[in-house]
Amino acid sequence: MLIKRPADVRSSEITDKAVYVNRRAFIRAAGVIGLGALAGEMTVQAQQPAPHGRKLENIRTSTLSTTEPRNTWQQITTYNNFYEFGVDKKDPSTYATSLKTSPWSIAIEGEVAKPGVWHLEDVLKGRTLEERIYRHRCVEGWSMVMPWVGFPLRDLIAQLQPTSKARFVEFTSLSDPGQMPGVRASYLRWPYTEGLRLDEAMHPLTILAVGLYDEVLPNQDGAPIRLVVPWKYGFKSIKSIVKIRLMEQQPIGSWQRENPQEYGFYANVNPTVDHPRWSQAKEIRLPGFFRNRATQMFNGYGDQVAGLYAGMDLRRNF
Ligand SMILES: Nc1nc2c(c(=O)[nH]1)N[C@H]1C(S)=C(S)[C@@H](COP(=O)(O)O)O[C@H]1N2
Ligand SMILES: [Mo]
Repeated sequence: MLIKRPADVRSSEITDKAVYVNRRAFIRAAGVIGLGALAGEMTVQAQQPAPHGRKLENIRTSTLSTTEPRNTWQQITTYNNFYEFGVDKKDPSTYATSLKTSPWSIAIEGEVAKPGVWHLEDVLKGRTLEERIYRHRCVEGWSMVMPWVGFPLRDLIAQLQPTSKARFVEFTSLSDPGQMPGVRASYLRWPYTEGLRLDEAMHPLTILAVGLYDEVLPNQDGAPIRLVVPWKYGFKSIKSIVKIRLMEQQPIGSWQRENPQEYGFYANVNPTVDHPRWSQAKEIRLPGFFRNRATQMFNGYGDQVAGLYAGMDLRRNF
């Protein structure tokens, strides 16, 4: 069975489960290769990705990319959080094959001059796609380097013509129990939602991704279109978006709604603000097992984004 847990499971237990699964993987690996090999930092293999073959064309490389080694296709597509397909990191790669990504439309609502329903082809028409190699840092402590392909969210928002009242953007994921076995369980309230302040959404680093490496985004990574906000914890980067709403009031994201003590609206990567149940000072760059890498403020994007939060108390606005 896909969801092995009772329907009333708390989100805190799910995170604990993830820690437990990691520990199990650790014990398994330790048994196979011996503890000695684990002591050093495990390096990212320069191996070829194992892609599905649906290529994207005319991708421009962006100077906003990191030069750190990229994680492999294999790593990026088999270690995912996408609770609509289950809570284990491997579940999305197993079950997201049932997601139907075409045709796909996105509802545009709220404080815009041009609300309506857009077909994805029209959203993409005439747009130049860029490769953005970004660090990803999850609140649970793991990190990877992902070569996304996408375009700046601000280009789309500008087209929608926000009204003078628009201060925030809310995003909503598809929630279809027919395609997404996880939404039949109630460990989160569905649909999954997230939000950004308008200036965060308009920041040049914030992209809508439609590809990985030079291929169409794999389902488990949020096909056909997902948000990527590289200075924030992973949960902000909402997948399989079906609605974008410009708002005057601050929207509430799924994790904040579920557990506001642990997941704030801002979710900026901040090594000096601990998660209530663990330190955020260090991280595990996958593949690996130990938190042996110092987490950087704003995930290393501070030079570009710190100004967005000038004068704010980031202990309170976590
Ligand atoms: N719709 C939806 N979006 C989501 C999630 C989710 O469960 N559902 N998980 C979030 C979390 S916690 C993370 S870390 C990232 C993971 O993205 P990746 O699987 O592409 O690495 O997706 C985010 N977006
Ligand atoms: Mo995450």
